[in-house]
Amino acid sequence: MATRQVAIVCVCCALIVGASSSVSAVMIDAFTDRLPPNPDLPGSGWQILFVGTVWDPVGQYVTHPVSDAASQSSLPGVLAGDRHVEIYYVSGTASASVLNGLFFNNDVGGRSTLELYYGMNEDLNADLTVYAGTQLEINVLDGDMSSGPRPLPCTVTVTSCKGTPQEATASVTLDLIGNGVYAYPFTGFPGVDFADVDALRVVVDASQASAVDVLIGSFETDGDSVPTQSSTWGQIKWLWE
Ligand SMILES: [Ca+2]
Ligand SMILES: [Ca+2]
Ligand SMILES: [Ca+2]
Repeated sequence: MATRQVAIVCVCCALIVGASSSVSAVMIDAFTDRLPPNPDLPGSGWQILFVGTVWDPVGQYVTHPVSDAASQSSLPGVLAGDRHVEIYYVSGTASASVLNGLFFNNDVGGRSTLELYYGMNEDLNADLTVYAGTQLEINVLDGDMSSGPRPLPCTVTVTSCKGTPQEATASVTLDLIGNGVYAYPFTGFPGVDFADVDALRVVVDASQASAVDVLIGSFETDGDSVPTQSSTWGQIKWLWE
């Protein structure tokens, strides 16, 4: 009897696993593709973007007083492969890196704005309604936005049908406060055709409160999430406290 109960439970588990793995999502950025080594940091080779001042072990301080950017292509974890990332100076020192998540770090006194841009050079022509998609999702794995509190405004801007009479652009802003999945329903973007999305932009605005840190695990449509990498935060946060 006990054996039969175990067997029935196992069958149920298998059915649940099978059902969930048949659902899918459009992954816009799994944040598995690292940023390139920063050309201004030849001593460390750090794969970061930064504003403010960073010590490079080759023996010099390097300052980016305005912004820092990287455009990458053919990235396997990014929709259509192209990702442009740019960080803008407000005060202090701040950086962005990608290592099993997008880590946006603002040092003590650091205020900045981070922008992600997909489809900057070539239209995405992406159908985000596949897999019955209904919303965009920003998956926040960790951060310290709740201490204060000091909500972190995160704006998603979508452009569809670019270059046609139906071209439309709309934005939605949510405040990131704690860990979790932040949903941007398609219905919140009036006029946008999610069957032909040509550009996606995400702006994380850490200009209003200093020393905000956040780790974002993925940017995707609804459906299955990528596995969370909870250990990453502990591995890299000490670098930037
Ligand atoms: Ca920090
Ligand atoms: Ca198009
Ligand atoms: Ca902090």
